[in-house]
Amino acid sequence: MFEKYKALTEKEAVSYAHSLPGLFAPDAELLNKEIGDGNLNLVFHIADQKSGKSVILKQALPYARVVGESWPLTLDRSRIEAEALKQAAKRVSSLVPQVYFYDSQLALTAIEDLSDHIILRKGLIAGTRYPQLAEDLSTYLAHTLFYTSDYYLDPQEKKEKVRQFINPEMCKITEDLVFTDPYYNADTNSFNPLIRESVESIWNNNELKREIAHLKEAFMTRTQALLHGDLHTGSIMVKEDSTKVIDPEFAYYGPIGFDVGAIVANLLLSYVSHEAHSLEPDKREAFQKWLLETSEKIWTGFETKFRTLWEKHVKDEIWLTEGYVDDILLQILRDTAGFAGCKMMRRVIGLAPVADLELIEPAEVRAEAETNALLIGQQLILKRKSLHKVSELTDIARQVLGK
Ligand code: SR1
Ligand code: MG
Repeated sequence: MFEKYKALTEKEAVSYAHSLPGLFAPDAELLNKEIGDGNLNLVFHIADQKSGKSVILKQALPYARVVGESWPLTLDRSRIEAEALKQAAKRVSSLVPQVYFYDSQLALTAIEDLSDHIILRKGLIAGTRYPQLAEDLSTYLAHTLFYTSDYYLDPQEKKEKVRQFINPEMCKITEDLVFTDPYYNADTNSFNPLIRESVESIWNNNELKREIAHLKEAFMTRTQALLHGDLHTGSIMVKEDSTKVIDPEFAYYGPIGFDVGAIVANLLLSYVSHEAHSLEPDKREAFQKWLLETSEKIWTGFETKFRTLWEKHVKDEIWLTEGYVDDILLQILRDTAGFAGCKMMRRVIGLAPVADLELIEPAEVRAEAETNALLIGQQLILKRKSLHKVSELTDIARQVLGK
């Protein structure tokens, strides 16, 4: 339909959807809305008014939408995303949207419409609990990560996959925005002026920055498993009885704790933000308790399921040495804490803040929540090497809020 890449208009997206084989009838009455509110892409929601059938067309722009054309960005992220979704569907098909079609020319993917779900971050801001969340996310993590690692794959096949998911430009965004820029006076930073003192104390903390340097190196060099790469609560869609992980355009081979840590960080950001959100005090306490319990259950569920997969599949003699899987899981727990710490601080100091905190008014109250997020983030990093169980990780959050 198009000979070379072009960003589609709403009208062109409708014609495109109409032309997709087997999706809409020739007399379909298609209505289109561009609904992208993320940092990077165009997202068209196209629905047939007659049959009720619908589809999402997600198209990568050749630049970062949040900044504009001055920040060019690879279109290859669209391939990475389509392939990562297909890879995840092999193991946890009910936990990811179905990919109907991928168009490399237009950097566009046609995917299942999840309009009956909402973005988890929005649900958490409203104080909604999702009873299925910990079970689903721990399954997602254990299965997607174990089955793409050396613990399961043949070494040649694993290295082929590393090659398939080389994603340097998207990784560079993370290297800068999560592991470097927030910790010095970088141009990309943007933070509440009321927390300048806390931010400057981070910029001046050599011990902390030294640990962050180690975490950055692990992110850049440890090809442990195929990660989602950006698993915050805006990349998860939910309804009462269903969880779907979306948007793996940052997928690459990296350390397992980076994905687990992303979820934990975002639950903890929700935890600090609810000191300020408008829930009644007893509901607030109960919701915050649920957030920490959910973080713990995600970890324990992940650990149990990962061990089960290990016992079933690991055949390598040396890896079966007693205690080795315990060492792996302990390292993942400590990495989870460290990466969660970086991910909390980047959302307070750096580019791309989160609505959980941004929506808090007035700025003085927001500053309190942001300072708490920075304190938890720092302690997660500095104390991670002495952690042995997940309750010690969540205790750091409880103590900062005096609970
Ligand atoms: C320029 S992209 C900013 C952020 O949005 C994405 O969701 C990633 O978290 C990235 O760091
Ligand atoms: Mg995203």
